[in-house]
Amino acid sequence: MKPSVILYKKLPDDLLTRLESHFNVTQLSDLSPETVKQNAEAFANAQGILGSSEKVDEALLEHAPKLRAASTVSVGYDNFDVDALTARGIALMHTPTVLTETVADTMMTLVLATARRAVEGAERVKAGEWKGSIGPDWFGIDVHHKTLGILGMGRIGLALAQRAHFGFSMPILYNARRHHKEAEERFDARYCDLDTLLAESDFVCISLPLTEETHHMIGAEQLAKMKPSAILINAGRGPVIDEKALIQALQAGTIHAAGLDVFEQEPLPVDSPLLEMPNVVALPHIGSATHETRYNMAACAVDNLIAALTGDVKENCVNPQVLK
Ligand code: 8YV
Repeated sequence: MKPSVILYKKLPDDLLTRLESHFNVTQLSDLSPETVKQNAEAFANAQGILGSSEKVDEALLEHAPKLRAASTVSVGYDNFDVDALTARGIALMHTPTVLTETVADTMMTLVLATARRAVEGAERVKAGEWKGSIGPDWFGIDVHHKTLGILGMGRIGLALAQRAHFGFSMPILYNARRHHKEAEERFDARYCDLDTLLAESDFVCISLPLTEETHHMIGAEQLAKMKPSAILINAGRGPVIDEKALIQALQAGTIHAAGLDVFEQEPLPVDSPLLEMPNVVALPHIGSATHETRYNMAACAVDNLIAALTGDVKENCVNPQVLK
């Protein structure tokens, strides 16, 4: 008999067919307590789960005693209690490589859009405000040759450094847990401590996962160390920034602008003060959201689940210690 799995995300037809050729698939809309209650038998039998963005913690795992693998359609896994999974011998699989270039493109989009005031300008054109040759009240600031600081030199940070170095002739500073030889050799990136990065960068770009260590890593104290002309970019996870402190810094004008793809609460509440600020570009968590990349992420997640449940994992496992 095929192993049973729960799918809690829509998949393209061909990928669903592939998943169904290996498993008995129960498709659900989410992993909420109500859904779990209504589908108790499916959870009791499930050996695998596949989806994204839902919380997977001890309370959920108690309903799924046979679970052996969880496969997320994302690189980030802060919504999983990894310790609880590991304690139960459940492999957590993610999609770290297929989205790298697309997320780096999103970060560069935010750099350009904030510096050149592209969204604001486009809105003013639509509002009929473009009535003649534009003056300084429409001008932005240059991106090329400015200093780009990267927090977190993982795959995405490296892809951003590549764009900034070769495409925009930008000096690169970075702060990470360890030195990154490739970034230094290929893109002339200079390792520095957080305070130096904040003080010297024209763009401070956050490409960090959310962990206990990175939660509110950028708060009032750190924002105060940035140049008044500097722009803060975040395409990692919202809670890495203390959003209240960011709003205060923007309101006080102690930093120039912010480009944000992620927020402390998503979707961003419509009454967020961030939405009233012309110098904030707020995107709806589009980091990896292209047709190509979302397809590739889903395909990777399907392959990851098949590998995990057939005992053939070669990559993409967050807690490989559970694999025997
Ligand atoms: C996805 C992401 O938007 O991979 C991640 O960690 O944040 C995004 O690429 C999200 O998880 C939905 O699939």
